[in-house]
Parts: sequence; structure tokens; C-alpha cells
Amino acid sequence: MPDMKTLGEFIVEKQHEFPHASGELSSLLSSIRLAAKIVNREINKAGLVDITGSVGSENVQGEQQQKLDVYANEKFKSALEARDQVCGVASEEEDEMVVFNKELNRNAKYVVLMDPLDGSSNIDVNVSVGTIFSIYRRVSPVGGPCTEEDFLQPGNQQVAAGYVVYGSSTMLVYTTGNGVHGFTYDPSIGVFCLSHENMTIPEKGKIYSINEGNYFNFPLGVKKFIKFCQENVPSEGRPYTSRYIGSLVSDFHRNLLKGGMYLYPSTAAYPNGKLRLLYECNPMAFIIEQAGGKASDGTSRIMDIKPRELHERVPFFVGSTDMVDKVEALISENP
Ligand code: AHM
Ligand code: MG
Repeated sequence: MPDMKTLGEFIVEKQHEFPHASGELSSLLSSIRLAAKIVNREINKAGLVDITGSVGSENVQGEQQQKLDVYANEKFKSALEARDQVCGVASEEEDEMVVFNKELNRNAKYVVLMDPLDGSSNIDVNVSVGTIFSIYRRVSPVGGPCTEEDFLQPGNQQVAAGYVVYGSSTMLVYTTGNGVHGFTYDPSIGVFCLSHENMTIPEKGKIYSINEGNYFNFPLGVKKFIKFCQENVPSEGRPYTSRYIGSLVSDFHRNLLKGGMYLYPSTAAYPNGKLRLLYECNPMAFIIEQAGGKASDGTSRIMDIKPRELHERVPFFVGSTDMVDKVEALISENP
């Protein structure tokens, strides 16, 4: 049992490790923590809204009637704008970047990119969903509005990234480039408590996570990888186990703890893969590398891709190093 420590205390304790002004990051992460608690509360009663109409109407502006992904987007945006550290956000829920125009925000050094509620189609069936976030230092001059260049930086420029998984317990996992740390939410006291310090992914994975319904449309190398996973080679621990929730944060979180790989290759419906480079792939890539794993688009490192547009998609292979190496090798041998 680790020492009882809260997320807030932990961030303060680790601030010296952060390469830039430390108090700023603490404040920024605390706004994410606050929004996560509010979103967690709403998700936990999501099933009740349809049963008891009054639950929805109790809310001041009828916010509960909004779809939860829109609700989460609003909550994260306003929590981030309320601090002085962020000059703008880009979100999977917004067509364009959102510029915070108050003077304090114009003087801020950071931008945040987020997927406020990933896998939200799973809420109706009571399956875990998540929030993903990614933090960069702006490249535009402080004092003016943020620009698109601030958001179109390669993932290797991230200063922090993390996710919240709203699961059987709610957890926040983040990295600032010095390891990966996980905190479990205790709803009785409203606090995230340190539960997983220095998380590392097993180098050899045994779980593969992919929507196999798309099998016939996968590239040949990916098809061969799936067959490799299914082959009966007990000396190598194969066949591997197949696990797919269809909720990236949950699939990723399980694989991080147990060892495995999540794949979303190109398909007929999504020729460049389904997942977004900026809101989903880069933050997860930063976390997985910090945990000792690997993230690739099938041929190259995710975090070295220079983004061209906010909602760009890429094929995504993320998890234990041996599995990502294997799928990359099969892709290159089967162009
Ligand atoms: P979303 O951002 O629209 O929620 O889509 C992302 C989600 C991921 O969480 C999940 O891994 C994937 O889509 C599942 O897609 P599919 O249903 O095609 O397997
Ligand atoms: Mg998403």
C-alpha cells in the first residue's frame, strides 16, 4: 500500500522535475482535475437521466440534457479558461481551435489539446469512457492570441499528457516526461489519491486489441499480425488473448497494466485510421513511451509526425514494445 498522497500533493512534490515554471503546470493540472470530477459525477448518473426526468431539470441551465460529450467539452474548456495558464484549446468536439481572449489568457504560455469524452457511444451501455489531454508550450508570442501553429506541433514537443478513465473506479494517469503516475478517485472525499506510482508496461505483451470486424479491409501486414497472435506456439505464450472494449482509454489502460497492444489500422471506412493524431494518438504515445512502450503509425514514431491539420487521423499501434516491433516488421515485409 503506497503512502496516502493526493494528486495535488504529488504534483507539488514533483514540480522541480518539470522543465518550465512549475507552479503553472500545477495550476493547469488542477483545472483538469476539477473538470474531471464534474464530468465523473455526470457520467455516474447518466443512466438515471432518462429514468427520472427531474434529474435533468434540476440542473440550472438544463445542462444535463446535453449530450455528455458536449457537456464534458464545455466543462474542460471553462475550467481551463478560468486559470491564467492556458491561451487556447483545441478539442475533438470543436471544428476550430478555441482562442481565450482575456488578457490573462493572452499572457499564458500553454495550449491544451483534448478529447473531452472519448468512446462516448459506450455510455449508453454502461461501459467505461475517458478524457484524453495533451499540453504544449505555445510557439506564438506571449501577449497575443494563440495561433494554429501552437497546436500543430509534433508530439515530441508535449510537456505533459494524460487521461482520465471513468471506469469501475475513476483514475487519472499523467506524465510530464518523468515517468507515468496514476491516481484513483475516492468519491467519498472527492480526492484523487496516488495509487500507481511509476507505471511501466510489460515489454512483452500478451493481449491484442483491435476491431476484428474490419479484418478483410486491413493492410496485409496487419492481417498477418493477427494470425501471428492467434498461432498456437505455447513456448512463446501464443495464442495471445484478444480484448477489445471499443473505448480507447479503457483498452489502453488495461494493456498498460497487463502488457499488450491496441491497434487501429486503416480500414475501408477510415483509410487513415480512425483516431486523431492530436487528441488521441500523441498523448497516448507520450504516456506509453514514458512507461517503456512504443507508439507507431505502422512505419514511424507517432510523436515525430509533423501535424498538418487539427483533426488529422493516423493509423495507430500502441503498447508493448515487442508487439509494436512485430507489427511494424510485418507491415514493412508486406507493403
Ligand atoms: P470517438 O472519439 O468518436 O469516441 O472514437 C474513438 C473511439 C475509441 O475510443 C475506440 O477505440 C474506437 O473509437 C472504436 O472504434 P470502432 O467502433 O470502429 O472499433
Ligand atoms: Mg475520441
